[in-house]
Amino acid sequence: MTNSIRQAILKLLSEKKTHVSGEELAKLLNVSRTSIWKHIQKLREKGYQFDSSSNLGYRLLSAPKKMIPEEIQRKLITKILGQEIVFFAETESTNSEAKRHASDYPEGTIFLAEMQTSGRGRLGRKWDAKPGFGIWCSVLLKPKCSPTNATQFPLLTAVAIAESLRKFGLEAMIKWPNDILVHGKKICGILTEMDAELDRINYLVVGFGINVKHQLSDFPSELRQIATSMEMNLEQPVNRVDFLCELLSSLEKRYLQFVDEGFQGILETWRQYNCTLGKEAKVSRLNRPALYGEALDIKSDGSLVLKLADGQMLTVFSGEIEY
Ligand code: BT5
Repeated sequence: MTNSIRQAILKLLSEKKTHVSGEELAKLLNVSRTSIWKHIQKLREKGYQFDSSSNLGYRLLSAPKKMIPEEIQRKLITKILGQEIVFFAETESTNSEAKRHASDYPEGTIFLAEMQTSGRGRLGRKWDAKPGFGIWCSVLLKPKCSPTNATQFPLLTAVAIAESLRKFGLEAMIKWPNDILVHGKKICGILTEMDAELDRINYLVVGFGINVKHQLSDFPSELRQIATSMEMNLEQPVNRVDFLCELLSSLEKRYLQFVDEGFQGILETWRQYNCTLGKEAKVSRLNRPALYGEALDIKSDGSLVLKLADGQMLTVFSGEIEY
């Protein structure tokens, strides 16, 4: 967790862009000047550089380029998501951490890791989460809606991620049910998990893995044909903190849209960004025969409507799609 005084010092110095005296900082934050000095030392240890002079005070010169909570919160403009950040240099899986600590943290807390040793996909599949190369993150949500709405959250998240990738100049498309592709290759996967009772959601964990800095050889050989990253598709390097802040803003906006207006508008954007509808597809399902047909539409619960060769319409709730 980040220290709120340190956070406030960073926000103030970033906004003012000039020297602020220790006395003024102390007054604004209601702490002693010694306390300000100690926090500045801590921030220096984390890689922030300040110009300090006894009569002018402190000025922020530069920030570390690392994905650390202080940097995320310095740049974040959200009201709910990321107000608390639980950061791990290494952990098994951020989704597992978020589930384990769901009752200890408020809605919007993000669980973030530089490296996951057992990153998970759906149905026990593995997610490759190399240290320093991506954004491996889980968001804790506590929506006051019925568990029947839970299937809408992977779609809502996919829309938010696709639109933030687009803002960064990538032609991101959504492949049903929850992959984000760029030029046909997977750049992001989403894993949504829930704890609920019959009529209410206790919490939802929305986990996403985004490949940012990989070059092809950074992926294990079995992923090289199917995976891609942001930097493989862009001319310039991507600052992971900037992208995460953009994504959290977009996710918060879509979440609030869902709370205020419902799912319809989000579904329309999903349709706009999708690369599944209209395709002749094979849908593989767990322990059941594969289906072949045209992917016709998506319903508001996130299920896929498939038109089989004999004209029969079938609704599919989960599966893997190939075309
Ligand atoms: C997913 O599952 O795509 C969901 C992945 C969610 C990962 C995030 S990271 C933060 C949070 N904490 C976790 O433990 N998980 C979440 P699925 O649709 O089942 O796809 C899994 C498949 O994607 C694998 O079987 C591989 O084929 C492929 N894959 C694995 N790692 C990949 C990577 N880094 N990039 C692209 N494809 C990958």
